[in-house]
Amino acid sequence: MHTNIDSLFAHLWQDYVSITPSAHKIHALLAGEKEAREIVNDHVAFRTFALDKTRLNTLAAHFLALGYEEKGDYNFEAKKLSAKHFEHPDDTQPKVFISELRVNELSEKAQTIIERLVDAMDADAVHADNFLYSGRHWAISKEDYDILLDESEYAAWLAAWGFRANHFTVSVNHLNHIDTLSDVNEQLKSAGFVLNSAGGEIKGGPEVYLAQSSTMADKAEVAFSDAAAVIPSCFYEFAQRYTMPNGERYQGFVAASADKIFESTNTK
Ligand code: OOG
Ligand code: NI
Repeated sequence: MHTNIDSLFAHLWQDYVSITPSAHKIHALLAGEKEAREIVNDHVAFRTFALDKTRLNTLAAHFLALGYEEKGDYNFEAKKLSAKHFEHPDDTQPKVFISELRVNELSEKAQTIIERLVDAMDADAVHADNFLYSGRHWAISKEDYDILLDESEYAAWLAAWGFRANHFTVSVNHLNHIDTLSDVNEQLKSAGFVLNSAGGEIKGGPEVYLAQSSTMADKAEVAFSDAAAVIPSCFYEFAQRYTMPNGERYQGFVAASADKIFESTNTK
């Protein structure tokens, strides 16, 4: 387990930008080149397989050990995903969103492939300090990747990339010279970035106290056991949170919006 939150997020960021070159450029664009202001992260997200060795709770343990607390849970029926979000008592720390694929709801064929991948993992790997940015612990063929892709974009992404931050999220509330999510989106589009338009470029809004948008994932080369291929890697998300009638800023997630954010790593 990591003993220091800042060092964990620094490692996660380093790993994330290594396969998401857009993130550096967007970071510079939104922070303002001259003053190199700090970007505040709203949250970081992780994906896993709901099998004994790799369940959501095994990833969550790394954050609980750092003082994070479980706050909300979410279900994505069609995508066969369950998720939870975690917050730290120090609210300047990023929230954490972890989802898991209910592997037992997939076809026998897909289950067999995924079980083989997870079986190849060293049982201790999930407890190691670096687990959350350790990537893939197995070999996989392009053929098996494609079989998974037919059934679940999420399964295929996770099989190819393994354990790492799936995205970082800019807190639009904390930007100094841009006030709204739609202004962020306009700046990104004029700089040539492609936004995820599933369900509209802005998911949610003031009525659910959270507005979100994201880029479509970058593409990077993966070495499969039978071939190399260029596939979607990670994306960057932008979140604007609103104040509720009780005067507090909403800190949860919105399932209907999250459902569409997952599609930022789609291949089609
Ligand atoms: C997570 C998608 C959901 C959000 O902010 O609603 C999400 C994922 O793509 O793994 O991050
Ligand atoms: Ni997110």
